[in-house]
Amino acid sequence: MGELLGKDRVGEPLKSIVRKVLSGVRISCDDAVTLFQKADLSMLGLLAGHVNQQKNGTNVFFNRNFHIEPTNVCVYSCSFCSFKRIPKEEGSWVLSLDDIAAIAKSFRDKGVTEVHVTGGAHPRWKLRHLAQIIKTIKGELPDVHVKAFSAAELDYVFSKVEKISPEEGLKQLIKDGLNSIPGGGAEIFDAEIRNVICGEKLSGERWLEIHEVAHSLGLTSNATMLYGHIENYSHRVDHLNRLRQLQDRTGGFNCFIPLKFKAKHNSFAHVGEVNSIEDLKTIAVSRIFLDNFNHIKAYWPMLGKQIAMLALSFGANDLDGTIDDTTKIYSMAGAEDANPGMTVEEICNLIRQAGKNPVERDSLYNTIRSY
Ligand code: V47
Repeated sequence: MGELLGKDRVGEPLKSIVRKVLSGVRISCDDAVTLFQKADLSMLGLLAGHVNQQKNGTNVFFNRNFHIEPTNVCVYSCSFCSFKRIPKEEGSWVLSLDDIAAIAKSFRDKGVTEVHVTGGAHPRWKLRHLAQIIKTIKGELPDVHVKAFSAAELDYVFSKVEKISPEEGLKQLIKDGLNSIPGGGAEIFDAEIRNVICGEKLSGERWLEIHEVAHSLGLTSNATMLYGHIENYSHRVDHLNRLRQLQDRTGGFNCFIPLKFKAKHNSFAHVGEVNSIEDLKTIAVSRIFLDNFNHIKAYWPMLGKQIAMLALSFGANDLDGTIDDTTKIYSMAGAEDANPGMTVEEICNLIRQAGKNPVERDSLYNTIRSY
């Protein structure tokens, strides 16, 4: 790694950032913005790869999972969203508890360990209904880990429908079988940008509060960031910094997932999409900056398999899972894989082609099997 400090390779202040990263010293927000602006891609790959190697060696994780998207009916109208429909609109759906039971049942013999449940904030759903969704899944798959309801969905039910605290609401859902919270709804925490892209939805502060309460109740959760729309590098770093601060306090985040804005069929289509270099830079800077996160996920249905594979050389050490064609959020926004699904064999091959060691994990990153 010493070549990174080579005489003509970089000037100060990049040199001082490289020194910090190589000696395990936390970088500042200014450092992270400088990395975004000044570091070339190969340097970011080397630095992020170094940080990841220290934390995870050559292991790359995946799990056997599927999604349930109970409804795409949503009270909110986020500019980036291609998924939302209003009640009864063409293309809207609301799964009944019987539908949900049937989907869960169809995965009984498939060896899945996790279900990811997320969808819209339905105007008429109460806490009892979220609880019934969880109980219905557990009724069919008692051992599956239920990672359910983004902070945005939870906030709508807690604050607008039930008028209860996150603590009260989460305690009830935990009793009903909730195991962890997915990372959705974080978008970009900065209030000005947030106001433009999802002004009606919970604030960044509220998203962080719900995750903090979840952590205090013993739940773990994931964190996301929606990038590549109207935000700039400082907004991305501010977002990462707020996550790093919360993780310092609670240690409750399992992983961080940068989500690239996909521009089809939404009211932000005119903004377009950033290129793959930007994807790799964002993964790398996240890996370097979030020194208290063990895992960075390259979510393959959103990035595409090729870029997800490359991301493994830019600090990512997790690919999410098999998915089995059960999510529509990204295909509705124009992701290349209209029916996302990979067999365990395909995921392992992809990881091996990147020169890494495939490891099947559970939802808390305990090793199930090394391939
Ligand atoms: O919050 C919606 C994003 C999120 C678009 O926790 C979009 O393991 C890009 O959070 N372009 C929901 N992104 C999905 C999510 C997630 C995904 C994978 C793994 C995990 C996890 C969580 O999807 C939303 C929003 O940020 N999103 N529309 C779009 N057009």
